[in-house]
Amino acid sequence: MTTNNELLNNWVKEVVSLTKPDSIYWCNGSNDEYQSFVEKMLETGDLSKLNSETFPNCYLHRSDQSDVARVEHLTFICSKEKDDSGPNNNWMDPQEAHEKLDNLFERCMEGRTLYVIPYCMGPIDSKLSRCGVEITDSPYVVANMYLMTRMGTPALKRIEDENKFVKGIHSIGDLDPEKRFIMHFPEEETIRSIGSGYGGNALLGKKCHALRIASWQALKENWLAEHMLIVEIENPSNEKFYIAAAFPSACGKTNLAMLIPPEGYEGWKVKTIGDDIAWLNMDENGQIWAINPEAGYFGVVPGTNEEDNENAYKAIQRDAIFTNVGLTDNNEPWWEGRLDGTPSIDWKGNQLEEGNHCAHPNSRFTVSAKNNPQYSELADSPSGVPITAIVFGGRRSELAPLVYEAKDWNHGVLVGASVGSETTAAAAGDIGIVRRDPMAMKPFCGYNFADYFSHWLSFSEQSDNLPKIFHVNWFRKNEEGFIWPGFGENLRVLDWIIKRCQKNVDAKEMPIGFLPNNNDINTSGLNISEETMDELFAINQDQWLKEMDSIEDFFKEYGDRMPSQLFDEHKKVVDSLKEYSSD
Ligand code: GTP
Ligand code: SPV
Ligand code: MN
Repeated sequence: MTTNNELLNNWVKEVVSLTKPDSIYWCNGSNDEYQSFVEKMLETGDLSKLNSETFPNCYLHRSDQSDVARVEHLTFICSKEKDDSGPNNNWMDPQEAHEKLDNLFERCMEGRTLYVIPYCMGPIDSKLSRCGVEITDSPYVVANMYLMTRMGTPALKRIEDENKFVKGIHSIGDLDPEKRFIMHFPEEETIRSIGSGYGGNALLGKKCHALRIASWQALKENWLAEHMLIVEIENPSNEKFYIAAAFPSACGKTNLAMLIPPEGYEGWKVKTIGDDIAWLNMDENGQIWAINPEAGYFGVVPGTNEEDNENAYKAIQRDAIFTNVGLTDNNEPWWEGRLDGTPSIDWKGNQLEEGNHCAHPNSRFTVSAKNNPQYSELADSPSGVPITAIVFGGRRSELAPLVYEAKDWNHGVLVGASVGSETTAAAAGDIGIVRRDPMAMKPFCGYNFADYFSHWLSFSEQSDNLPKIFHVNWFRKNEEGFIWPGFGENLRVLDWIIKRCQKNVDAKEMPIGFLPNNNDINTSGLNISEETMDELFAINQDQWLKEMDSIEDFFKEYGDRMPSQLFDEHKKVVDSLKEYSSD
C-alpha cells in the first residue's frame, strides 16, 4: 500500500477482496507512468499508434461496438428515498443495488490488475475542489483520467490531509450490455460502474462525480455543479467577461469554449476555462465564481476542423487519444468533417464502404486542456473566475430565437428549466427527438429536479449581484439547413450579451424575454440578409403557447415538490404570450 490513510486503505482492501485482482497498482500521475500505460495498451491492442509524423504521440482506441455512448437507461441514482432522485432519474433501492452490484463485481478482476487512481476535481490548491479515488481494471480509463483530471501523488496528498474522498469503483466486466450499470449512491458519496469502458460511464471523475454526486453535495452546501463551459471574452477595451453556458451533450459547448473571433472582431480575445463542467460558488458579496473541475477535454470528434474549431483541431494534432474514429490510408485519424485526408478504414476497423460512417458519430478525442492554443491560465486559479452571464441553449430546428435575455433571475430559472433539445449521439437511443433537458442536466442531476429548481431559485433571495441569464439557439433551420452560421460567428451574439450586461444596449421586451432590437446583433461582414435575421428572431405565438403547455405538463410530473414560483413565472409568460397574439 502506498498510503497510510486508513479510510482509503480499508476501502481498497474491501474492493480487492470482492473483485480478486491479480495485482494492485497505485497511480502516481507522472508522464512516465502515462507512457508506460500507453506502451502496455499498444502491446495488448487496446491502442494503436497513429501516424507519428503528422499526429505525434496520438493513439486510436476502438471500443466494443456495443459500448460507444452514455447509457441513460442503465444509469441509476440510488438515494435512500426514491423521491429524492425524482422522476428525472432511474432509481433503485440502495441495498438492492449494492447486492446486484456485489454479484456482478465478484471476482470480476481475476486475471487483471486493479488500478487505484486518486484524483482532484479542480485546482489542487483550491478550496472549491473535491477529491475522489477511482478504482478500475481498465488501463484505457487510467490513461484518460491522466489527460482529464489532476491525478496521482498531489491528489493523494490532499486526500490524506482531508481524509475524505468520493469513492468510485469501475470494472469493464465482460462488456455485456445486459450486465452494464452506472449506479450512484449520493448519501455514501459512492459510484459503482460496471460493463462499460465508454467516457461518461467509465471516467468516474467526470459526469458521475463532478455532476451527479457533486450536484447533490452542492444542494446541501449551497453551490451549483453544472453541465457548463466557461469562456473568457476580452473586448478591444481590454475588459474581460466570463460566460458560463449550459447546452446539452453534443450541442456546442466545446466549440463555444474554444471560439475564434470572426473577421471584424480583430481586437477581441477568447480564452477557454472549461468546456463541459462548471462548479459555481457565491462569495460574500453575492458574486458567482466558477471553476472547471476538469483538466482535459473529452470532445466530439466529427465536425472538428480548421474552419469551424481550429483550436480543437490544433489541440488534437499531438498527445491525444482518439476513440472510435476511422483511419486514412496513411494511418491518420479520420472523421466526418475533417477537411483533408482520404478515409479508408471505418471506426470498426473494416474497409470503409460507401454509405457507412467512417468515424462513429459519437467518436471522441481525449486531450489535456493545455494543448488548447487558447488555454487560460485561470483554469488553474484557486478562486476561479467571476461569472458575468449564464447562457442556456438547446438544439432546436424551430421555435427558439437566436438569443433572448431572461427578465430576471427567477424568470431565467424558468428559461433554464424549460430547455428542450433534440437528442444526439452522445447517449444511446433515438436521435433528433425534442426532449426537455433542464439546464442541460437531464442526464446528470443527481437528485429530484423539483428540488434542483428550488435550489436555483433560492439564489435570488441570497444575492442582488447575480449574473444575467440568456438563452441561445445556434441550430434553427429553414429549407436550406442551419440559418445561423454558428461557430466563430457566435461571438456576435456574445457581444450583444456582454453589452446587455454592461447596460450598453437597449432591448425589445417580448413575452418570452428581452430580444435584440433590429441591427443590434452585429452582422457586418456576414452574408446574411435582414429577412434572414428576422427569421432567426421570429416568435410564433401558436408554437410558443404549445411549447409552454408542454413545459407545464413536464413540470406537473414533479408534483407537490415543484416550487410554486416556477409556475408563477410560467403563468406570466403564458399570459403575456396570449396578449401578444391578440395584438
Ligand atoms: P459534449 O461533449 O457531448 O457535452 O458536447 P458539446 O456540447 O461540447 O458539443 P460540441 O461543441 O462538441 O459540438 C457538438 C456538435 O455540434 C459538433 O458536431 C459541432 O460541429 C456542432 N456545433 C457546435 N457549435 C455549432 C454551431 O454554432 N452551429 C452549428 N450548426 N453546429 C455546431
Ligand atoms: C456528454 O455526453 O455530455 C459528454 C461526453 O460530455 S460523456 O463524458 O460521455 O458524458
Ligand atoms: Mn458533456
